[in-house]
Amino acid sequence: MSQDIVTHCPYCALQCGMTLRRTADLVQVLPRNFPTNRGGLCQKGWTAAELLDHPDRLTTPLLRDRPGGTLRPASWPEALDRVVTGIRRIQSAYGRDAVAVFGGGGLTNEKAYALGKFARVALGTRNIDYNGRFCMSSAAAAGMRAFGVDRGLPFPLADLGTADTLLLVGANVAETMPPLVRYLVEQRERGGTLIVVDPRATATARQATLHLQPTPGTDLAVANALLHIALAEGLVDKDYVAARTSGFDQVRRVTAGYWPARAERLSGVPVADLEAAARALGTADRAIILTARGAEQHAKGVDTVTAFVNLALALGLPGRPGSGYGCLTGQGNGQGGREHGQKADQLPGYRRIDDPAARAHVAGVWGVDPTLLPGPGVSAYELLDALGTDGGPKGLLVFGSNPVVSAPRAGRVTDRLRDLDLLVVADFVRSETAEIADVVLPTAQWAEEDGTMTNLEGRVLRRRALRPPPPGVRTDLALLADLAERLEHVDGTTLDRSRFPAAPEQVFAELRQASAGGTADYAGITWARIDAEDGVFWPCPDEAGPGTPRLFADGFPTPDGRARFLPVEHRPPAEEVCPDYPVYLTTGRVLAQYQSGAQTRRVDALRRAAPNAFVELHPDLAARLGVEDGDEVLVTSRRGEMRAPARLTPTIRPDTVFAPFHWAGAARINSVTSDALDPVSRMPEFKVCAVQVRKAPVDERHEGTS
Ligand SMILES: Nc1nc2c(c(=O)[nH]1)N[C@H]1C(S)=C(S)[C@@H](COP(=O)(O)OP(=O)(O)OC[C@H]3O[C@@H](n4cnc5c(=O)[nH]c(N)nc54)[C@H](O)[C@@H]3O)O[C@H]1N2
Ligand SMILES: Nc1nc2c(c(=O)[nH]1)N[C@H]1C(S)=C(S)[C@@H](COP(=O)(O)OP(=O)(O)OC[C@H]3O[C@@H](n4cnc5c(=O)[nH]c(N)nc54)[C@H](O)[C@@H]3O)O[C@H]1N2
Ligand code: SF4
Ligand SMILES: [Mo]
Repeated sequence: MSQDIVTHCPYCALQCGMTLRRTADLVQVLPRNFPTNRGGLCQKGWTAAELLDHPDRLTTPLLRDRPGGTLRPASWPEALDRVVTGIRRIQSAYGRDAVAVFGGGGLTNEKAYALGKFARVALGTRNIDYNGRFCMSSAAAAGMRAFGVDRGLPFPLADLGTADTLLLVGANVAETMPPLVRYLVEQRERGGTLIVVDPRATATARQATLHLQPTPGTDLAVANALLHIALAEGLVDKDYVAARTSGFDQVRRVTAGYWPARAERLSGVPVADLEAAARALGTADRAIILTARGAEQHAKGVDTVTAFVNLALALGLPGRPGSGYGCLTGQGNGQGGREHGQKADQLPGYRRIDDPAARAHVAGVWGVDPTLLPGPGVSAYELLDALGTDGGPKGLLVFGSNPVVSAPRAGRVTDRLRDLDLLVVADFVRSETAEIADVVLPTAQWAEEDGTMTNLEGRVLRRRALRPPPPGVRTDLALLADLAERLEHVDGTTLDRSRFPAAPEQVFAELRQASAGGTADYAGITWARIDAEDGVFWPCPDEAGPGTPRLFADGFPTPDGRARFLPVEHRPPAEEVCPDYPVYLTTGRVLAQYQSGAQTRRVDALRRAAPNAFVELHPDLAARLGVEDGDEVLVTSRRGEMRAPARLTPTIRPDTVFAPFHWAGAARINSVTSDALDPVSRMPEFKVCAVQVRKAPVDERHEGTS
């Protein structure tokens, strides 16, 4: 006998539709025809069920009895007691803000919402933020300031297939969202032009009509130059600019300084290619501009995205059918995860925590006095950087992230985590962060609980449980409820368990109320509707009314209904190359591994496909360094070093090396990366820093340092 459920992949923001089939001894993944993936899955999706019954799966809490001791199995009462006693001790000595929470963009909407409420009501701490700060925050901030709303794609994904010109900036979708490539193929078959901007000739760039290969961190100059050329050649949509936008004059003045030859000097992209790209965009009926992490993970990520938004507005794209600007959201619930209150400055519905009306509304739903809700906390890296320091948090609860591997300047972050009085990690495997925790709480996996996810299009989807969690394992919602009922809340009460429900559908009902009237309004979305309609796009304020697949057709949700141009200037990366550190390092992903690798490094087929880290370098650079293909190299920055085999390829710029961030220990590239932050989004500069590369002495074994 077999049982089937329809659900979505546990990994990235494409949230491919899949069917899970359970037979007597096996859980099998079958592809499913959903409007985004149309039956396609990548290797990670195909193998996702392998982790459900994996021998590394945690089925009991783990405790460390003393610093430096080992983790040992413990009972739930003992583990919960240890967490609650630890929290009480820290908060009575140092105040409520001394316990912090770190969430994740992979958590369901229900969990992200419950985590934010848990932090503000049960812990009463202002210190909560999440890994989306490392991922989405620059595009989110730029979208907010230009359009008054942040929804990754303001149109359905299928629009990509009908674009005459498509510009992908710092997105390697052939490896990061493979089923999306079908839209690029469709676009090309219709005779469309695909332009890819990437310092590497990636699998995506190799499919492009035109590949612009800038030095890392120079996209802003490229974008301003494209607008400069569009202006010079009369390609700007003057009627649109006059009717639907504000602030163009200042932008026009700034882009006057980005004549093509200057942009070529700054970015390395030839003038002829800049001109060809500007013309292809400016003469297309339907043009789409998309950014991803390559453009965004910079200390000027917000301004870089703004430069591409300026270009899109000048060409009249946002709100025009089949055209627009969008950002490719990354994590499974990267979109929903940034809407429901796990951000330091945020309450559910994408409301601001410092807005009195928002506080009153949400406090009403939560049944507490608004004055008792904490104010804004600090961003993810600043939070991690302050752990265990004087005045910084002394306790941290982690749900859905593995910062020991994925945080910038990870050697320092690991030291900070080790200095905590209490580190609690909820996970289903012993991630590198769980390895150094005081308490590890085993949680359910995706196929073991119901919930909703919001994909990269802003489409709210249903994730379904195929089976209950294994014995000994609790869901994140259940363990938040377990902790909440043991803690004294901000209003001095111990709230009864019904105030922190563990049933996801009940949490969703509350989330709908809390989001009602906010920017990301889910009030009209029900689980039944999601099932009936192949997902529902927010905003959807009314159960009787439709969702909103396309935004901006009639105006922008800004006070005057107009989109805002903002002048932005190119500036160098936080760290420039110099004689000691003469090479640029950039980082990113490979197809077969996901994020910190905690999940995918445990899947046999994926480990075989991508067994280890590597350092990609151009043969000319390798020759100068005396390095041959396969030689172990050391990559060193001012912050630390990483060691991995060299992979020689002519597809990368000779002034730049690339390494993926999925591996730990000596191969952890985040030992090297920069912790420079964008001033607005607080996004770290993962995509560029200055390094030295040399052949590793034989037998030298190095660990990353801080
Ligand atoms: N296989 C796989 N897929 C994933 C993930 C994963 O870990 N593995 N993670 C998911 C998540 S959370 C995210 S955020 C997305 C990320 O998806 P992408 O943004 O597509 O992934 P990255 O590899 O981080 O970066 C994309 C490209 O940016 C280029 N790049 C580096 N520096 C620059 C620069 O200065 N300018 C420009 N223009 N390009 C630059 C890199 O060479 C790289 O090819 O992927 C999602 N999908
Ligand atoms: N150098 C470099 N560093 C980067 C990037 C880069 O491009 N370059 N990209 C950054 C980006 S875009 C991102 S998104 C981050 C991601 O990096 P991380 O935040 O580390 O993301 P994951 O590896 O997905 O970590 C998720 C952890 O939570 C667990 N987990 C998964 N689902 C759940 C759940 O529902 N509940 C609980 N309790 N646990 C769960 C997993 O087993 C895993 O251990 O990395 C960032 N770091
Ligand atoms: S593209 Fe993303 S959602 Fe689709 S199968 Fe691969 S990892 Fe899963
Ligand atoms: Mo991400």
